[in-house]
Amino acid sequence: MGNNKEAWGSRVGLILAMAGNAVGLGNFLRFPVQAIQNGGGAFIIPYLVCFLLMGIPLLYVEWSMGRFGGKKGHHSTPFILGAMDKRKFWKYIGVFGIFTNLAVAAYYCYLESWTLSWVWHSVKGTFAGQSQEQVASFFGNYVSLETMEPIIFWVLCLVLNTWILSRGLSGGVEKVAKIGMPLLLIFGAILAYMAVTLKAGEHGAKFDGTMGLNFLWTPDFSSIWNMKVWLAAAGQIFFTLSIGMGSIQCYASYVRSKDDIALNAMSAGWMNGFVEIVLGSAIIIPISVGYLGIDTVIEMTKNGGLGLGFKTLPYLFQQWGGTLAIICGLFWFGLLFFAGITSSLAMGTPCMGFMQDEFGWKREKAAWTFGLAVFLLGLPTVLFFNYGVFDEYDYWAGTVSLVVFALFEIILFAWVFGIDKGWKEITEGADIKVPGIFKYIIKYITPLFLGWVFFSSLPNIWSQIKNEAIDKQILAATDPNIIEQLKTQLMYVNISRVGLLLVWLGVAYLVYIAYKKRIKEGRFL
Ligand code: ALA
Repeated sequence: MGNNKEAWGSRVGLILAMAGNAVGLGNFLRFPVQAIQNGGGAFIIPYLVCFLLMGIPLLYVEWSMGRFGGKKGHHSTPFILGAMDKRKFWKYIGVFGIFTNLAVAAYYCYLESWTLSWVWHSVKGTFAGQSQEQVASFFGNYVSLETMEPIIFWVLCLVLNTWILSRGLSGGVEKVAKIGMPLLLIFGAILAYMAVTLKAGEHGAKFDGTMGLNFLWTPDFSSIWNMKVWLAAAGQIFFTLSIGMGSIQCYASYVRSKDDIALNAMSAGWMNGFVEIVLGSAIIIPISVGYLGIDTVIEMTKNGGLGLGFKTLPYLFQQWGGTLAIICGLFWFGLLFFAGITSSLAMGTPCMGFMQDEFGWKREKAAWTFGLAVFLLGLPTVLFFNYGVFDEYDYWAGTVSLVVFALFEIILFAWVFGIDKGWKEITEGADIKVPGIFKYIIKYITPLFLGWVFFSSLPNIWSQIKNEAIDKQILAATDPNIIEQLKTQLMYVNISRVGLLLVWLGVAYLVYIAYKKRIKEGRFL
């Protein structure tokens, strides 16, 4: 029998928790890098189009699916999807909504633990007086596990997440969102002010902070025809809004059956948009471009955004002087921590909801089991970070899986469940008038758009499966040690892929058992 009596304490708490789910490390680390790598102003137009034609419609869809499933006592996607169409197939598609949260949490919590550690080092003054190379090598040594510190912070972060989850939605998640989100906004606003008012010549900056903003905000229409920019924009919209993950459906399943979802969905979605577009673009880009110039920053972000956030910013803050450097370090890594934890908590709830609903587990048991699962699944990303395991998880769970799941769920919602019933779900109890055009967007444009994104990504997915990028590096390398290292990387990447597949199958098996159990007990499916 289900043992799930969770509920949201207040509407403000729900909106802040849902916004916290969306606002994450993706807003502050991933977005600026995607924007820089895809031509600044050239990225913004595809990004906004993807937000309007995929992001918003999918927010409506996922919120209403969640509330619909919640009315029937389901809080995880296998049975939420199962409630919308009786074919067994959908329950197994719903596996993605548990798998993704588990696998993303596995690497995300490690990243989140760095922010805690960097808060500590910023306050302690570790980076004071260090050169850019020294700050960068601090990062290199950290992820190479030269000391036990990364493990300690990681375990601490996991225990903290698990403990908060064990306190429940209103007693844990909502409280963290109510404290974390306002602090994040205050820290972000102060840092953004410092960044955009940075003047060339002050504190050793070469250019005005506004130069970075101009790069981002001068529209460049040539990108409209560039497929790569569109795929990057679509990927960012998925990750930042947490759509195609299963966590929105889970949070929404705890909304009361007659309560609004339309305004809630928009409030959380636009709050995320604001934080990403305004704060996410106004900190890392103006500061790094102000000191290093656009070309250097483009070059530095080629291998992802973690470098800028963890290796470069702590060094640049030092240029602002002792106390200010400490405060800015505290604010920057503090805001990253709050952004991270409000998202990782959301990743815990679908797995917990599933265990509580299907196996009658108590909340505490479900939370600690989730924590243990994330520990086991995350261990390879910690131990073999330098061998690409972290990136492999991010590619399959944090990128491909989201698009695949979203594509299936929009087909289910608009075409199988039916757009008329779906529209009724979206508008029921709505505190705003949902523009009627979205009915057509959800039925035609979003599925086509998503299908296009998915099919256009297939060559990239295939190239990833064949490990083309690593193979190329092996062919180009001459140093036998580097060749050996790349071959080892290939082995770890392949093992982690198989591991992720086994996790997916393991969750599917649990869904199968839960389904059989429901039939045996004669419980509603
Ligand atoms: N939406 C979360 C983020 O942006 C996962 O980090």
